[in-house]
This record gives sequence, structure tokens and C-alpha cells, in this order.
Amino acid sequence: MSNINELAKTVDEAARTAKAIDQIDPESRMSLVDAYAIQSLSIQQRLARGEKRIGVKMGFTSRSKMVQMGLSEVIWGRLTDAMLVEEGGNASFGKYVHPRAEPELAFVLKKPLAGHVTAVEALAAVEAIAPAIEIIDSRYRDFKFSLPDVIADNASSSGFVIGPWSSPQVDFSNLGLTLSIDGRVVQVGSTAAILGHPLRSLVAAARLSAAAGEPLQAGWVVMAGGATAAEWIKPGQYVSIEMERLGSAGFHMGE
Ligand code: OOG
Ligand code: MG
Repeated sequence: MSNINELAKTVDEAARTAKAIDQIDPESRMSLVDAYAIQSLSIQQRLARGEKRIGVKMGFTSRSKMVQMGLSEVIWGRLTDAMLVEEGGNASFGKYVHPRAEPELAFVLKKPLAGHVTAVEALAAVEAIAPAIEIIDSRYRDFKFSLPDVIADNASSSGFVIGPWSSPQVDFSNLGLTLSIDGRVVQVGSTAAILGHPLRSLVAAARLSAAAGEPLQAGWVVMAGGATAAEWIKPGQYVSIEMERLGSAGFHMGE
């Protein structure tokens, strides 16, 4: 099997050129340590091209996502500024292999948050919360992957859209939400689907990032994970999230 460096180049190149690749570990033989090492090296390539690290995304934090993808371990990925799609703006279909969208909740931090923290400590580090959409795009053919595959591929991170920021004083433990495509509701859920409370996702992000030697920083965004299954998106569509109390966010998928 190719080494970690070569595999990092392979997944980075697939993301950069939006070209599907074969699974790198279809039998799930690789250790998760190696899979995260590939992810880390692939992100270093992006940083070397001038992208800036701006946060963390969590994955498989809801049962709907675990069931849809057939994996049940919480994973995480690294977010860069190049992945941010402006709210109400345009994403370009050509930048993706086969994009899907999922409704999430985003946190922005006002303090660093590292290691084993309580939910109360995590909340005290939150500057604001917002409804968000993640655009996921597995670089593997047919969006099919093993757990090491998806971890190496930066947990399918490719884009995210963030709506209006609100104070974290709002009780966000169980906010109703919908994901719509061209104004038609395609997914219905609640923030409670995210580990029972989205703060648990932030607690996990603090632990996992610190363990990787990259603790959560003030100003970073943490995407809590899809609250529902993800939906395929096609060119020309308008994708939006509406969240109880927090408002809405959307983007156009360009041709
Ligand atoms: C992996 C990423 C999972 C989430 O929110 O659960 C994820 C995938 O489904 O491709 O982003
Ligand atoms: Mg997600």
C-alpha cells in the first residue's frame, strides 16, 4: 500500500481537481491514527497553497447520518477559509465531485477550548450560534467509503454556509429545523438529533482537536454535524435551512 504522504497527495489532488478517486482502504484495514495523519498532511497542502485554518467540523453526530452512511463513530475534519460559501451566495458545481447538503448548527468561539471540558465550560467559550448548511463532497467514487477512507478525506468537508449569528443564551437544545431545495422541504429535524444536544458535539470537538495537538482557538467555527440525512444537490438549485428562533441561511448551486 502507498505511504501516508502519497495518500495525502492523492486525496488533496482529488479535492483540488474535483475528480473522483477509488477508495484507498475499502477493507477498512488502516488504523484511524494513520487515517487522521493523511487528513492532517492533506490539509497542510491546502495551507501551503495559502488557505487559512478556521475551525473544525464534526461528523456522524446524529443517528440519521450514521444510518445513511452506515458508520457509527463520531469523526472530525479541518475547515479552511476556502470552504466558506457566502450566505445567499453562489457555490459552483464544477468545484465538487457529487455534492450533498445537510442542515447543521455552527458555533463560533470567543475563547480557546481544549481537552476534557464540561458542557458548561464549552458553552462559556461560545461567542455565538447560527443555523448552517454543510456541503459535503466525498472524493470517493459513488460517495462510498470505509471509516479510514472518510477520515483521510477530511470527513468529506468541502463547503459550508453560515446564517445569522445569535447569542448562545438561546436554548438551542431542541430547535426545529428544515432543509429545503428550491423552496420545497426535503428534510425535517431538530438540533436535539445532534448527540442529544449540539453542545456535546462541541465538547467532543474540544477533546479530539486537543488530542491532535490543534486545540480549538478563539474565532474558530465548529460545525456540529448534520441533524438529518444529507440531500444530493444539482446545478441551478437553491438550498436553504430554516431553524426555529435562529433564522435561515441558503445558497445557490451554480451551473
Ligand atoms: C461524512 C461526513 C459526515 C456529518 O455532518 O455527519 C458529516 C459524510 O457523510 O460524507 O459531515
Ligand atoms: Mg456535516
